[in-house]
Amino acid sequence: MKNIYFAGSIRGGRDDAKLYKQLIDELKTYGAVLTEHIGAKEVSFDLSDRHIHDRDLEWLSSSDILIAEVTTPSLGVGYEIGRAVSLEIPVVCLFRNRGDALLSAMIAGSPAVQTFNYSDLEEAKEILGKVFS
Ligand code: 6IA
Repeated sequence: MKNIYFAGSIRGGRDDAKLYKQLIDELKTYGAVLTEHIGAKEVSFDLSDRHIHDRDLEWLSSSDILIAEVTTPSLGVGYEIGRAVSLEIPVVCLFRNRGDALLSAMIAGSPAVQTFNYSDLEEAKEILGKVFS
């Protein structure tokens, strides 16, 4: 079974938390999602930043793929993408078309990152179906 690291914004903003949960539920049909808490309704901040950083990097290192929802800009997600690229872990980014927001060129322009634009959950599910086929 594949280990999947799902990345989504936490301190960058939680507007898409519900969508993260829906994407995580879909990803669970393809493997073990190591980061289910990203879709949690309530985020608790009782772990130290160092603990979160070290634990997440350990999970990332043991992942077969990183799936990142990158519509809400997040420093943490960008960092995880960069670390995954260094570790040669395949990276797939999902960017929702909304208004005039543009994805960072450092993600959209990276040859090591596969970026897909999508407009709704159904389309994201179709993309994931192709990614894991
Ligand atoms: O800069 P951000 O906070 O938006 O970074 C989000 C990314 O960093 C996510 O993809 C996570 O993998 C990681 N991350 C940042 N904060 C946490 C965290 N905080 N727990 C786990 N991973 C984190 C504690 C809250 C948690 C219980 C929801």
